[in-house]
Amino acid sequence: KPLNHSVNSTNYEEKKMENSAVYNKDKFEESFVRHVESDLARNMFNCDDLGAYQAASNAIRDSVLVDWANTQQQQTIHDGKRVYYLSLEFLMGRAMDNALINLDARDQVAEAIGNLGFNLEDVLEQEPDAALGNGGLGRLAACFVDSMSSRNYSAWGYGLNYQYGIFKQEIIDGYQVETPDYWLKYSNPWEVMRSEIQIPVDFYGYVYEHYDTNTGKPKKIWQGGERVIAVPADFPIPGFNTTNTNNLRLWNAKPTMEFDFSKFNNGDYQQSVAAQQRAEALTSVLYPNDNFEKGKELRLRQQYFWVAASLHDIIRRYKKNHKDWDNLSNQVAIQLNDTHPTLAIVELQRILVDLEGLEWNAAWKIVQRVFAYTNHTVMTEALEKWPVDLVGRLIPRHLEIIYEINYFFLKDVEAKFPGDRDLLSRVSIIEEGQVKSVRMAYLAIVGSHKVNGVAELHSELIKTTIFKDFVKIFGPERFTNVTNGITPRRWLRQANPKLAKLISEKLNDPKYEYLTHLGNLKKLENFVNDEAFLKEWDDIKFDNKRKLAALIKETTGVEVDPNVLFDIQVKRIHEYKRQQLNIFAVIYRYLHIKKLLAEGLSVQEIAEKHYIPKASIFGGKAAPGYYMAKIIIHLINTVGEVVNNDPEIGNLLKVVFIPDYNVSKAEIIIPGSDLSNHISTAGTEASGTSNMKFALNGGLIIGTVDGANVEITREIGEENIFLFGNLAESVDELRHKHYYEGVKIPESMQEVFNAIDTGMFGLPEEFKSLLDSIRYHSDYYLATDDFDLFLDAHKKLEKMFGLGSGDPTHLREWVPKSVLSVANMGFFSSDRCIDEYAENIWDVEPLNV
Ligand code: IMP
Ligand code: B1N
Repeated sequence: KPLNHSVNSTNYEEKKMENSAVYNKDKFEESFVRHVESDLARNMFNCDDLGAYQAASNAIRDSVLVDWANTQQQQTIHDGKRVYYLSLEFLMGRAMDNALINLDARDQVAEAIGNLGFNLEDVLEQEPDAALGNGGLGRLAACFVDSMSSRNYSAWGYGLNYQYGIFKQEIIDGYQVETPDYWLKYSNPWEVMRSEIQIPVDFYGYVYEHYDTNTGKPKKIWQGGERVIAVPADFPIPGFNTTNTNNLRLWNAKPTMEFDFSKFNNGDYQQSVAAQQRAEALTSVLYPNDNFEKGKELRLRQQYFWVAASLHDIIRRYKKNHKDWDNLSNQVAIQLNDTHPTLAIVELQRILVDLEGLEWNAAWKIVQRVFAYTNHTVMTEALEKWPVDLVGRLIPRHLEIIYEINYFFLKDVEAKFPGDRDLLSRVSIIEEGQVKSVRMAYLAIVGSHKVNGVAELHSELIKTTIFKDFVKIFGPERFTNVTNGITPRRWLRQANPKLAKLISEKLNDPKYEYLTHLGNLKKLENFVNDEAFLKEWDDIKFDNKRKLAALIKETTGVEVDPNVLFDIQVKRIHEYKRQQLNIFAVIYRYLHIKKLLAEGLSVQEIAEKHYIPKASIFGGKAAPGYYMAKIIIHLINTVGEVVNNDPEIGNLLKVVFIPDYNVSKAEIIIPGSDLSNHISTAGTEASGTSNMKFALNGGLIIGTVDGANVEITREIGEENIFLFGNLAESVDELRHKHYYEGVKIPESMQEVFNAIDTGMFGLPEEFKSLLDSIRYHSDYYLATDDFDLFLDAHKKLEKMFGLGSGDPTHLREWVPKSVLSVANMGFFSSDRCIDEYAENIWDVEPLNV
């Protein structure tokens, strides 16, 4: 639906110019100096880059906060429906550059900072990443808050303000070593601590019944046993080309000030202080698992703490202007980012029934209208299940409510499908078994009006596999798809300023309006035969590759030649993402290059006739407890050690592992790719979002028919992407075959295994369990089935790459594909996603502030 987001531009421009230091160099310099002197208590003569970062951020923040306050005020006056996006992860990365871009103030501020004797790039480098997430799920939430602001929606994000984000990864002797990421070492200029807001959250205790004399009915009362206080830190989220500035509210856990006098009087002072200290531990660390749930008590405590504080806040805001509970879903939409916040459903039912006195059914209807749930994975090890015992101990009243919800739900199912006992046990929210557990995904489906997957294939898969029964029960209308997207502000304009500029020139769009109308990229197709343009395009890629080569040199010590094919796989290390397939192919290539060298061919001849020069670039973290993923990292590093130190091989092959992959490194790596790998076993990667980032930056994709690769192919054309591998529909059969008939290792892979087994890359025992998982344990991720297809796909694409920049084949065959990819990526803007959520799930319209 066409939405009117246009801002009254003359008004907007005028206001911008008057109000804020970021649009006026003199004012900015003044403000900068003031912040150095008053906030930092330093003076300009002893201000280093870090100080400059802090002072500049504060000066920029002052402007953002004016917009932020206005936005909040206007949204309150308008009193329309607000969206609340609940996510346990927000992988924001750096804030300062993004704010400058969204405010359209980068050039002015760069100049002002230059006048003060600093260099903007160096100053930006000082900012630590806000790495409050693991990977795709957390970064999606960050792209969504950017789009919700940029599209003028009234929307808040709610999460936790972890003191330690995702760990920092070092590679020592080829092994991953984790160190804590204490990102708040220096005060964070982008957070506004709201110490005056203090929300009590209770845990443990017991439930009793009380006769309510007003209603003449019994009432349940939960008497909590331990209290923690939630204090918010607010992060303003400025939109691009609009003053709309939404809020991201992240909670901190603090001890109560209410002292336990009984303990104190009993002389147990130490004990009572210790209990208080426990409170802060609640929000101290992000769980470092991606696509995996371990079921730790502290994790459930985090979830309830966050959900209870957020709902309290949402309901408080609603009650300021409203009394009628039936109206709640006209004012409030809550999106659950995966099942992590599912307890919010139970908490709202508790608030309505226990605290506000609503009748059960009336309350439940309201709850269902308020909530919607996004599923991000079909992998069983990632589907949350909480032991009933644990839930009952931690939040006893909530467990009762969950049973009650389940009782009414199963009653409905029984009425619809009489006598189907099997169905009842399959869909029960409570799983009977060795450990009786709550199935969070089922609870989320039952308590929501919409459930969505994150790419077409994935959304179809959830309907036919894990949630099949629920489609039967609720009908297909409850299930929908919203294909993921990315924000082009960060992932094009910020990460790749030169390409963004070239595009703005070509589209005759000096104000970069295409960044909010990404479909405009289509016009780039007009230039696909323009040789001068192709050359310019390729020069920018080369420049980005040089930057990436510098990062590689700095972080690994290895020199890679920017002329060679940069073949990249950066993402969390996971067996399903199949970095093992990639490194096996690299080993295969190495073995064959060695053979050709032994036959007397020169490096030059090999490059021209057999294997083009290439750098295989890896990066990504393994969950600290994920043994197999750590072996894969080790193998990549030992292969690099051998290959990079082989004196014969020249620039035919380099293998590097960039340590500590994070958002700010992604901003350098992604623009520097010729080719990136998205090669998950078909049906396992729900969407993937880095595939979109690479394609938007003119990198080509080698990928399986999985996740959003499917839609990317549809948009950019199958001649512009290199797809290979077995399809999702064959996966079950292949697994079955492996299990009953054994795994057939292709000859090519056997060569690789032999090399590893004979110790070519270090002690073979170190890699044994990885190889055994394939040859003896049924190769669950189907590496054997896709390996030769992967090698073939490479052969084909490398012909088109030619010998890189300057090579006529390269300019004729490769670069046009790169242009056509970018030209057709308009669909993958997260603005489009947010509009789809707004229209099909939240029922909200943008508000022009
Ligand atoms: P994908 O799994 O390749 O689609 O990655 C999704 C996005 O998550 C990436 O583009 C990055 O922005 C982010 N990301 C993935 N893995 C990591 C990681 O290990 N550390 C930090 N960010 C990551
Ligand atoms: O969510 C991304 C998708 O693009 C990816 O394909 C998908 O793998 C990712 C438990 C997860 N799914 N599930 C998780 C993360 C943390 C955790 O504790 C599960 N992450 C994804 C965005 O849709």
